[in-house]
Order: sequence, then structure tokens, then C-alpha cells
Amino acid sequence: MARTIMHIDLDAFFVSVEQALNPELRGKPVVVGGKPDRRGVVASASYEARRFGLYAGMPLTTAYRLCPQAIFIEGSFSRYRDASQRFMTILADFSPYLEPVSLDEAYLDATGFESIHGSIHQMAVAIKQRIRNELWLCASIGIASCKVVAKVASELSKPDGLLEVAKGNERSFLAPLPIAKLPGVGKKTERILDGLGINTIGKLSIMSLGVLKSHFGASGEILHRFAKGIDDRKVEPPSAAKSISRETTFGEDTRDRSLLKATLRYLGERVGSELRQRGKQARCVTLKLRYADFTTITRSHTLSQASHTDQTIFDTGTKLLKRELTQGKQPVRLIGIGVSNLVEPGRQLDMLDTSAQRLEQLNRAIDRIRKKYGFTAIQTGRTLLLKDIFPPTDEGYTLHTPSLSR
Ligand code: TTP
Ligand code: MG
Repeated sequence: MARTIMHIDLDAFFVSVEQALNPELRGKPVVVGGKPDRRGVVASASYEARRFGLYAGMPLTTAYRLCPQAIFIEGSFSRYRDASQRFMTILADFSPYLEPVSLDEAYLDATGFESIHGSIHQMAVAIKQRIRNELWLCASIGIASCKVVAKVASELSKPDGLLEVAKGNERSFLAPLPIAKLPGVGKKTERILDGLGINTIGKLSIMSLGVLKSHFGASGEILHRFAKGIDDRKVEPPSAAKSISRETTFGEDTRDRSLLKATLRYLGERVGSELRQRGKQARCVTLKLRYADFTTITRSHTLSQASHTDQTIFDTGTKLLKRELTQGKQPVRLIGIGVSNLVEPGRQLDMLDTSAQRLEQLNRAIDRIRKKYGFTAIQTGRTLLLKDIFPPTDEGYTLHTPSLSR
């Protein structure tokens, strides 16, 4: 489905907060970062100061040389934090699909919001107005069908800008721009691309993927997609959990490996199911054990490839468990398993592998049945063992702490 994404970024943020509080600073070259006799760099320069060539990251001494009449101020982080909070609160009034990226920058998914405001353009105007009226700050907004194009658009429209890239025009919009404008292209990437004769996003978009990958590895592919105006990343509200885990306390402390493994399988399936429901894959699997004396350990393993299958979660958990139990510890009181380092599923290279494909299909089929008939409608071989141990409840088995850890 076509999406409408906004990227909102405040203009000269730190400086503008100072100007909002002190009218004497308005309309003048102002620098936040410190006094020019100090070592340090410009954090934010007003647009009036930028006319003299000042920019963020420039040494203060250079800034002073270029623009001695500028007003240099130390700034106060707590003021910027407060302004940022108020900025995000305004945005949240417009859409719950809000992803703050930094203090003064956020993505907002506005898909389908036209009808509320008349048009997306009018919605953006209303956002800018509220920010101006309530915070005395200026925001620039880019609107496009994906994040990367929306971000480039807001940047290009600054200051006090509003730029909408119509669906279908993403690639032609980006093509003439210098490669440095593409998010993800830093100084180093720019230098390498320059050496290859690539100076515009358009040229980057028609480069051979093989050459790009040979220079930049996996990120070569992302750059290539971005250059073509393709970006599937979702707007992710920060409430989305960074990890998913399940744990349970045994009625009696145990050393029984079959029971430990069966429980691990069960908990791993719950984690896997939640992971797939969120459309995510995990890079890291963590085992948690609490022994009879309440000593608690966690052991993690990073996967070579992100996964969301029950089998991978279980296999990894089992390996960690085996390693831990060989050390002849005391009986186990609690066992838990979790996944973290969650990522959007990338292109599934391992899907070429038919066994991986079958596993994926099997997991999906199990999820569908469980969704319809409840989690315990399907028992995998190993978890059947638990039937006699945990009294089934409507949710399956009684879990001591079945909560999500965030
Ligand atoms: P930016 O949005 O990159 O810059 P800006 O808001 O000052 O200017 P623009 O109009 O181009 O958006 O960063 C937001 C704030 O983050 C900026 O006001 C100060 C702080 N910051 C630093 O402290 N150091 C830096 O190097 C940069 C780039 C920003
Ligand atoms: Mg900004």
C-alpha cells in the first residue's frame, strides 16, 4: 500500500531555542557551542551565521575568524530537552505513528490522514503553525512515500520549508542531487564514490550493484535502493519493544534436562510467535537461568543471520543451556529465553535454501492455527512433555512471569 511519510526537522534547533527565549538574538548571526576563545566546535549556527560559511562541527576559532560579529553562546541542554519534548508532544497530536530520531527530528506516518486535514499539505502546514505558535520555532517538513525521500525533501526545503515529493517522482527527485545529500553517505563514502566518478544520486542509482557491494559490503545494497528512492523502513514508535522474552519458575527446582529443554522449547515458541507477529527478526538469543540459591545468569549468542524461526531460537537456547549445565551447578529454579537486536526482515538470502523456506512455512502455518484456536492447539513433540507438569490454563501453561521485557 502506498504510504505517506513526513520527516520533520527543526531549523537551527539549539540557536532557535535561544532566539525564542531572547528576542535580542533574533535575526542575527548566532552560534551555540561556546565562546570562540575556547576549544570546541559549533553545535548549531543560525541561518544568518551560515551565510558567512559557518556550520555545525566547525571549530569555534574558525567560526570566529569567518564571522567575528556573531554572538557566541554556551547554550543549555536542559532548555533544548524541554523544547524537544514539547515538539514531540505536538507531533503526537497529529499521528500516533511517530518515530523521534533525535531531539529535533522525527518521522510521522500520515498515511490516510488526508481526509482529516483536507490534504497532507494542509496537515503539514497545521503542524508548522502549531510549532511556531507554541514554541516559537520553525520546522521544515518533507513529505514522500518513504523515509529516505522524506528526509532529503525536508533538508532541501530548509529553512522554514515544506516540500512534497509526489508518488512516482522519488527517483527523478533524487537523481540530480549531490550524493552527500543521500542519508547514509558520510564523508568517507562520498570520497570513495567520488573516486569512482559518482557525484550525483542519479549516477549512484545506475551503478552496478556488484561494484557497490565490493566497496561497501551489505550497505552497498541499501545505498543503491535509497538512490533509487526505495526504502521499506517503517515508522517505528519508540514503544515498540527492543526485546522479547519469556521465563518461568518451576514448581520444584530441577536438574532434569528433558524438562529444561521442553520448557525452553515452549518458551522459545512463545517468543518466536511474538517475533513473527511483530514482523521482526532477531540477531541475538539470550538464555536466563536462576539457580536454587537465586544466583541468576544470562548467556547470549549472536546469530550469523537474523532469524524468527522457533527452531533457531530453540537450537541456540539449547546450545547455551548445554554449555551452562556441563559446569555441574545446582538445580534450576527459573528458566527464560529472549531475543533482542530486532531488525526488519531483510532480503531473505537464506530463503534460497529450501529447508529454511520449509521451516519458515511451517512456522507460519503453526502461527495461523494458534491464532485461530489458541496457543496450545498445537503441541510440538517436545512440549507435550509439559502437559503433565504444568496445569494447562486458557493461555497454555501457567507462567510465573509471562510478561514482556522491554
Ligand atoms: P541538526 O538538525 O542537524 O541541525 P540544526 O537544527 O541546528 O540545523 P538545521 O536547520 O540544518 O536542521 O541538529 C539538531 C541540533 O543538534 C542542533 O541544533 C545542535 C545539535 N547538534 C550538535 O550538537 N552537533 C552537531 O554536530 C550537529 C549536527 C547538531
Ligand atoms: Mg534541525
